[in-house]
Amino acid sequence: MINLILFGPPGSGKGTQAAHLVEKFGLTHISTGDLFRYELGNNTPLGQEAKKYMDKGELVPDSVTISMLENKMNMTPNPKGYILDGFPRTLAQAKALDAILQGRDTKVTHLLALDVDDEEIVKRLLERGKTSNRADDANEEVIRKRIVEYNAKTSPVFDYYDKSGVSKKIEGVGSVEEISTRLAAALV
Ligand code: B4P
Repeated sequence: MINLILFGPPGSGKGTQAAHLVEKFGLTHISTGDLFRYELGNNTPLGQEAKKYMDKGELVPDSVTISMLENKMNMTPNPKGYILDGFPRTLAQAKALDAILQGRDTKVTHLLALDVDDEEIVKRLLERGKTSNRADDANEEVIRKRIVEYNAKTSPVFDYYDKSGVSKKIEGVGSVEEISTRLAAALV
């Protein structure tokens, strides 16, 4: 069973690549960013809470994010495996994920980290911001705040899983197809 954490800074192509991998490996894709945007779009209490953080480029609190993830996993009780895109983003989320998977007699098998430099990220996200209607892509200050949050709170998750030998860096600059081939090669 493959349980993949698709990792990397904001705008590194996690969502883009997840779509390719789902098709290739038949895994269940869970994107916490997409789940939050769905709640936001429906103006639910969870969406209103998440918006306060997302619009500023900050992470949504762990308690909110972990229970949302667990609920989503409970809706897919017997998957072939998961692609987790945008989760875990903190050490607390990583520990919670391990406990959830352990309760299902499984564990994280791969963490693949898309390696993309900051200036490429800013360029990609500003470009997406022209059409995405995403407040967090709309200005450079918020994008840079997201990168700061990633370096401070999310990047330690790579080292956490590296201890069990599952973390690997993947060059994240190149065509979408090239990167997809690199990721698939790391999964077989
Ligand atoms: P996410 O939705 O996870 O979004 P992301 O980091 O912006 O994007 P991703 O890496 O998926 O990039 P994409 O493929 O779209 O998070 C948004 C926010 O939600 C967070 O800031 C946070 O507030 C909140 N949140 C989510 N999960 C959370 C958690 N676990 N805990 C707390 N808060 C959480 O690619 C970006 C752009 O690059 C696209 O326009 C794409 O077309 C382009 N692109 C992709 N690959 C490319 C390539 N190879 N070359 C050129 N461009 C490329």
